[in-house]
Amino acid sequence: MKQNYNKFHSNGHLIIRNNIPSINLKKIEKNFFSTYSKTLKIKVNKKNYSKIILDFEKEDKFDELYSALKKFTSSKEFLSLSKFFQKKAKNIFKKNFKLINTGMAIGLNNSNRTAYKWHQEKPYYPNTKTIHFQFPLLSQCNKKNGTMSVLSGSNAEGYIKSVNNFQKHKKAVNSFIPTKINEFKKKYKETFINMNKKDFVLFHENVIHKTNKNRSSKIRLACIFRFKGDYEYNSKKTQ
Ligand SMILES: O=C(O)CCC(=O)C(=O)O
Ligand SMILES: [Fe+2]
Repeated sequence: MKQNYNKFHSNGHLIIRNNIPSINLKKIEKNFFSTYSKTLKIKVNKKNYSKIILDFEKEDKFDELYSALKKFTSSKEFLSLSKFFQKKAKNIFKKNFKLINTGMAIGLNNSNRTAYKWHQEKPYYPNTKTIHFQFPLLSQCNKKNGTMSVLSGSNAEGYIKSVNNFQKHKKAVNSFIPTKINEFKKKYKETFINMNKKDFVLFHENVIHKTNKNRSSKIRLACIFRFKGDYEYNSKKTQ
């Protein structure tokens, strides 16, 4: 676990492979279909979920999509995974973590409404120390379908306060882009967070990251858990 601790702190992120129990994943996948079917009032299944969500997006039915997402990510089934991540974080950092937020990244192949530009999580939670988990739902997250990328090690910059706010329109995501982003892109290597089902990534509140363009025919879904907790780097632990 010390190795994971050091990796996390030097890269600002850590991928754990083949680790989420299938039974938990299956439970939330099932819940995804039932919640989306109920909320969007159309039968959503493994075959049609991309098309249905893209059709809603095309028709600017953003509120309906948001309502389905909120219902899904606040369901009992979804929240039940928080204990799993809390345990993982406790193992690595020897600290307790408290759930503060859940969500889901949706990578749409013909819209950037839900695509974040380079940002840190810190400006969203300026007064709280937070840690973030992401994992693929239904199918893998890779470079082709626009998985997030990180500037490896950029957490070393600390909280970057000089940012430009970017939001395409009121119902689009809001990114806090560091004003010196071009400098940071030169300084740190971009790493794509490729994940198969059952993998997850945890990332530091100060690592710079973004959504990438989805060049596949299916949408990308990545579930998100955010926790509050103190995981400050303690160099003594490396000895
Ligand atoms: O996966 C993505 O599209 C980016 C998600 C993100 O920025 C986050 O989870 O904080
Ligand atoms: Fe983010």
